[in-house]
Amino acid sequence: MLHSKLKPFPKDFLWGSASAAYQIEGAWNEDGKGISNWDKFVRIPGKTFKGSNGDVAVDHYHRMKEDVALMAELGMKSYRFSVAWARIFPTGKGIVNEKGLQFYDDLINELKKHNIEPILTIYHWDLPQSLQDEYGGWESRKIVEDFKNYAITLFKRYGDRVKYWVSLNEQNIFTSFGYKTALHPPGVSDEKLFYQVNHHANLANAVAIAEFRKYVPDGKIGPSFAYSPAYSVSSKPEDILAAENAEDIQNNWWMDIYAWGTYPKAAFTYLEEKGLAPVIEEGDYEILAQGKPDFMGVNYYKTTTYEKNPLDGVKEGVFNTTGQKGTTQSTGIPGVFKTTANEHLETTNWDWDIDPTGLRIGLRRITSRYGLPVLISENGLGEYDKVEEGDVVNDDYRIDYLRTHLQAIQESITDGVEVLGYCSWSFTDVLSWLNGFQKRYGFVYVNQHEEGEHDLRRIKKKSFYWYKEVIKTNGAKL
Ligand code: BGP
Repeated sequence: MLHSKLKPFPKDFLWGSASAAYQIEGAWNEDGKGISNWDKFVRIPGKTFKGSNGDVAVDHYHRMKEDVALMAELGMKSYRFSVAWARIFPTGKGIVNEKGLQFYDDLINELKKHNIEPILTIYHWDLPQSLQDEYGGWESRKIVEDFKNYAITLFKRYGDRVKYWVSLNEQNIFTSFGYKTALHPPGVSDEKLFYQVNHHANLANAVAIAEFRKYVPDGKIGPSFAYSPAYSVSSKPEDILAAENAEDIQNNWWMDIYAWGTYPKAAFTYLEEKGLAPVIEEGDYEILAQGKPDFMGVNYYKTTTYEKNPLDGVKEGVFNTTGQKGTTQSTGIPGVFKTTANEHLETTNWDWDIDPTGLRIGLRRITSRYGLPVLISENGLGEYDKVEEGDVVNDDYRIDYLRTHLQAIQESITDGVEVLGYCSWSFTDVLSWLNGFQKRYGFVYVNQHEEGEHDLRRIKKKSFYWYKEVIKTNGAKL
C-alpha cells in the first residue's frame, strides 16, 4: 500500500534505546558477581575478534549515572537493559547477592527520576557458568526451575517500578549459535541437542510469563525475537517454497510457540522425519499455552533471501565477524533452503542487508498471523565510526539507516500495526559479542577498543542530536 498520508506515532510511544549487561557493564568480578558463560568463553583463544571481552566493556557499572544523564539529555522515554543473572545469583540459584540487586535498583531509580520508562530484559545470554557446569545449562530441564526462581526474584524486587519486561532475548540466536554453529557458548555443534535446548528455553519462557501475571499483574511482558523475514530470490516456485521453509523453520518455529504454544506443522514433521524434533513430555503443551505474551518483541536488523538447496547442497558457511565486506558465505539446510545475496539491497560492511521495507513486511506478518502488538526491542546499524578533530563523529549513515526504518514503522502503523515503542540498538557503543569494539551502534561513542587502555570517554555523535529532535517532535520530524 502506498499511503498519501501517514498516521502519527502514538502519543505515549516508547522512544528508547537498548543494551545488554555483558556488553556494557564490565565489573565482571565485582561486588559478588559470579562467573557467566561469556566470562569463560571469551577467554578461549580465537572465539572473539582480537580476543575482545566484557571484563571492562564500556564500564557502565561504574558510570551508570553519567550514562543515564546522557539518556535524559537526549530526551529518551524508555531504556531497555538486561540484568546479569550471575550478579543476582552468583551460582545461578541459592543465595541471592544483595549488591547485585542494589545495582539494578539504583539504575531503575535513576531512570525513573528522569522519567525514563525502564524495560527490563531478564535474560540476554549471560548464563551463570555454575549452571552450565552442574547440568549443562539449557541442555537440562532443570533450568526451567532455576530460571523461574530467578525471574520471580526480579518480579518481586522491581515489579513495583518496572512495567515493561522482556523474558528471553533472541532465543533463536543464543540457542542456534550456542548449539548449532558453535559461535557462542558453550560452542557445541549438535543439531538434535539444539532443538532440545530450544524446547527447554520455550518452557522456561512460558513458565516465567505465567509467574509474571501473579507478581506484576499490571505489567506487560514478551520475548524479543531476532526476526529476519524470509524472501525468495526469484519468483520460481521452488525458490518460493525454500523461502516458505525458511520462514517456518527460522521464524515461525519460535513465534508460533510464543503466541500459540505450538510448533509449525511442516517444520515439526520435517524434523521428526530427520530424528531432530525435540522430546516433548506430557504436560509441556499445557505449560507452553500458559505463557502467552502481551507483545512480540522484535529485534530487526535485516531480511534474509533464500533459494532452493538441493539434497546434497550447502550447510554452514562462514559468518562475517571481521567487517570485511563480501566474506559471508551461503548457509543452508540441504533439501530445505540456502541463503543467497539479494541484488536489490545494499549491505553493511558485515554483509547485513539494509532493508527498511523488510521491517514493515515483518511487522505486517506478525500482525496478520498473531494479532499481537509489537515492541521494536532492537534495530540499528553496526558500522565503523571515526572520531574527527574536536571529538566529532559524523555518522550520517546511521541517521539514514534509523530514519528509513522509522519511516517504515510509521508506514506499518498506518497499515494497522500496533507498535508500542522503538528501542534502537544501542545507546552508547557496546562490546559486540563477536566483533569487538570496531562494529559500533551507539548514539554515544565510547573511547574503548579491543587492545590497550583507553579513557572510555563518552562522545555524542551526530545521530545523538538527530534522535533528540525525533523524540522531541514525537517522530513528526524524522
Ligand atoms: C542482537 C543482540 C544484541 C546485539 C545486536 C548486534 O542479536 O541481541 O546483543 O549484539 O544483535 O549484533 P552484533 O553486535 O553481532 O552486530
